[in-house]
Amino acid sequence: MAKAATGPRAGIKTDTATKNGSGKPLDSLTEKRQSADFPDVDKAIAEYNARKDSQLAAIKKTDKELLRKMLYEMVLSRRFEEKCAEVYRMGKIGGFCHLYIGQEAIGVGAMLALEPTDMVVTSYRDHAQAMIKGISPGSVMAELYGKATGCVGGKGGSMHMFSKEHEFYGGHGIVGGQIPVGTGMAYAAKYKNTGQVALCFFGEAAVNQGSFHESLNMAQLWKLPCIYICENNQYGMGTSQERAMSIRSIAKKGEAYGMANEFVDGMDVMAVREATLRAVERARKDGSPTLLEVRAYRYMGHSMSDPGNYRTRDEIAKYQERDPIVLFKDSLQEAGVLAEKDYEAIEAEVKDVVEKAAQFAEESPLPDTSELLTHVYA
Ligand SMILES: Cc1ncc(C[n+]2csc(CCOP(=O)(O)OP(=O)(O)O)c2C)c(N)n1
Ligand SMILES: [Mg+2]
Repeated sequence: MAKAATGPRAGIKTDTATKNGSGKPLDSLTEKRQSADFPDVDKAIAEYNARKDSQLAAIKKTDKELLRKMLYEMVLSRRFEEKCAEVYRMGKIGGFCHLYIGQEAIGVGAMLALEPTDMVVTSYRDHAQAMIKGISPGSVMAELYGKATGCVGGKGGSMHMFSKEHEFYGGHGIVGGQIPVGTGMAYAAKYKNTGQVALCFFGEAAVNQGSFHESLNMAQLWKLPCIYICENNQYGMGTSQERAMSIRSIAKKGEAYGMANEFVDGMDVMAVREATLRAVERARKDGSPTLLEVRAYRYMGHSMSDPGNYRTRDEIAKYQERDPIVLFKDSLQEAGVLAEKDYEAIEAEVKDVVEKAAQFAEESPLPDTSELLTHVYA
């Protein structure tokens, strides 16, 4: 069985959590969930094994340099965010800080299926996406530190990475707020006939917002080149999806608007890439939008201040058996395109990049007081 690249974290209850944070007994739905034998994981393992041959075939027909870049970006995201957690605990980063650890295959698989001119927008869980889109690790880390050299001058912080140059339009703190923004980006691309595609990431809890439904209706009606990627990490803060959503399948919700949709294994970076390539082709051909539900699992708390009383270590460990980095590394080795020493070289390179990013952030100046009222709109 594959080993997780990151172990369970501090702050997560080690017992079987028969009580929630308030000391009250859990309701029956939560108990049902926690006594279940994680059918999702077992089903995902069976499905993954069943498509192994086609996955290896997809790997063999993909450019080797691109495969290396995909693995590099996944490892960079993981190690960069482990560093974020470390320096956050040291008090170097203030405010909210939401980590992407466990979900790397989604950002990497989807975004490396785009052209650099395509546009991306996401939620507050945005550090990895910002780097995959080309914003340097140093300027993302400096932004986290609130330093003047950060990608938005230290004024946005963790939740508001942004770069017009890299076609990365945030970093949004309002749940579901980026869905109409992404739809508008796709509208602009169509109106100006730029040939760009807009990729819009959001969590599964955002699907319960009206903005999701209004946006999908318009995008399908007006044939907008928008790819909606629901990153279903199964929790919205401390609330599991099954406690909050009447219909489990998010992909199926696309049917309500006549929109092409797919359910994708978010631990399998090649599966995410292939599904996104299909969506990109659809978008470029006639502007049709797509809804992808990509299911993964967040290993860390909702944010750095989450005590994690709503789930157990066992649950986290079970999902970590399908760690996306380990799965991809093993597949690349099985396909004969990666040697152990190649992986070690990636880890060494990433370690150096992350250390330099942290050092750059440490040594950078804070914004000047003359900047206090610039770029402030409200
Ligand atoms: C409109 C709105 N309501 C509530 C919140 C508080 N809030 C912040 S994150 C979050 C959960 C969102 O979960 P999900 O969309 O699944 O994304 P994830 O954090 O799992 O990536 C909530 C309710 C908010 N930021 N905006
Ligand atoms: Mg979620």
